[in-house]
Amino acid sequence: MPRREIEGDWVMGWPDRKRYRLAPSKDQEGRTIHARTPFLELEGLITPTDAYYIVAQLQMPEPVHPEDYTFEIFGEVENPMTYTLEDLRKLPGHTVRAVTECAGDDTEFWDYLESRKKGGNIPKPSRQVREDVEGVDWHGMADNDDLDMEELNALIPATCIVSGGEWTGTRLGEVLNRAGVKDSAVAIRVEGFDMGRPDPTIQYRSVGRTDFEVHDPGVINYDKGLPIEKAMDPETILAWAHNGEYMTHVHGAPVRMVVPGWAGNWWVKWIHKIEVMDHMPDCYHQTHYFVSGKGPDDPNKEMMTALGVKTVITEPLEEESPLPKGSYAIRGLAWSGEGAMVRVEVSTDNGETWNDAHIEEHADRFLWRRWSYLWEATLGHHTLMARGTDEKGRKQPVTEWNFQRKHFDGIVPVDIEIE
Ligand SMILES: Nc1nc2c(c(=O)[nH]1)N[C@H]1C(S)=C(S)[C@@H](COP(=O)(O)O)O[C@H]1N2
Ligand SMILES: [Mo]
Repeated sequence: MPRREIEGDWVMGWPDRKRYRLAPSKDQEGRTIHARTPFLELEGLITPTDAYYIVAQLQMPEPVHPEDYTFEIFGEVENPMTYTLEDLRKLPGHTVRAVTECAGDDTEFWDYLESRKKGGNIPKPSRQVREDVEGVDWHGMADNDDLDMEELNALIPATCIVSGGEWTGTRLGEVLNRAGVKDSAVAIRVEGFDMGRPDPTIQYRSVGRTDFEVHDPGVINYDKGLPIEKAMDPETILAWAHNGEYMTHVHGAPVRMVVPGWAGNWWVKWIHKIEVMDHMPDCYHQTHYFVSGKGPDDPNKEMMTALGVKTVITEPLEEESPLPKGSYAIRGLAWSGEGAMVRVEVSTDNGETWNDAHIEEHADRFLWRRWSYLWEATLGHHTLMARGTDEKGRKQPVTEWNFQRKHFDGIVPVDIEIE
């Protein structure tokens, strides 16, 4: 297995280089505005900040100096307030370690699994670094200025849009309590200071067809209407630090929301308004995008919230097959949108029989867990699988197929030949 971190000067020399970004794309001024996580090349639980994935739905805003920064909290509260970053930092702190996963992570795996079931031939999306696609520096130093996100998406699968991080801030509930939330509160509308017009082609691409009308909201600020119960959850925070340092601009500085368990799109970055409301607001990225349903015309579309239950096999990979006879650690990561992963089972015979894997225990319920299973591999073809169960008893997969193909958490087989 190619292990750049071991072969490169991070381990073998003086670690003064800048880390590579995976599939970076840049704005016209050459600044990185999107990137993925080199998922297969990392060890441990925390994704280093410069390997953390980056997504912006609208225009990436200009940075705001922490000293000039304020946000307001108003609406269904007794005391509307304006906070500076310093005001916020005076409140009791709270740190959470949690997985951030984009709702669209692994979206092509929906089609791959469906096709495989029917004996079709859609190729398996690969999480491996690719150097064979011309013009795409899938693992480059952010130097492919000529490609925008759309072109990148057409060339490489939508995978590796997931990271694990440590976020430091204060509880959102603390800020809400200080404002005196009224009983009428149902949701909080959290608005970022980034603006833009959502690109309708993104909708068409995630649905996979163009024969329907998409809602065009025009130019909007990014916003989400978080239900009050989740806003008051002690693990939901307003964060200003990430992985032990002040948060970087691309991740939402000066202050972003961290909503452990819920898909990345709830983690509103660059917060400038928190409006407490007595009804659910009609936010584009909540009622039109990131919704469940069988099709764009389904009358029962609902906002998507918690991630499902997911395991990913990181070793071995199809790309390494065939392998010599011997013993191998089948290993990977597992996470859930509703708390800790308590069980991972592995099958080496296409799901006929299952064995418990070892799970690395730790205290952070919303952070992924590493797991492994020692496999004595015999000659022949083997189909490996892993499936997880979380502390709520939810068994993978829990997310139903939806027309936007979001929140993929299916069981993905790995075909290995032993010779
Ligand atoms: N203000 C704002 N917040 C946002 C977004 C955005 O476009 N604007 N994108 C969301 C989406 S879709 C994801 S997946 C996460 C990505 O967070 P990250 O870039 O820090 O990894 O931020 C979310 N928060
Ligand atoms: Mo996302």
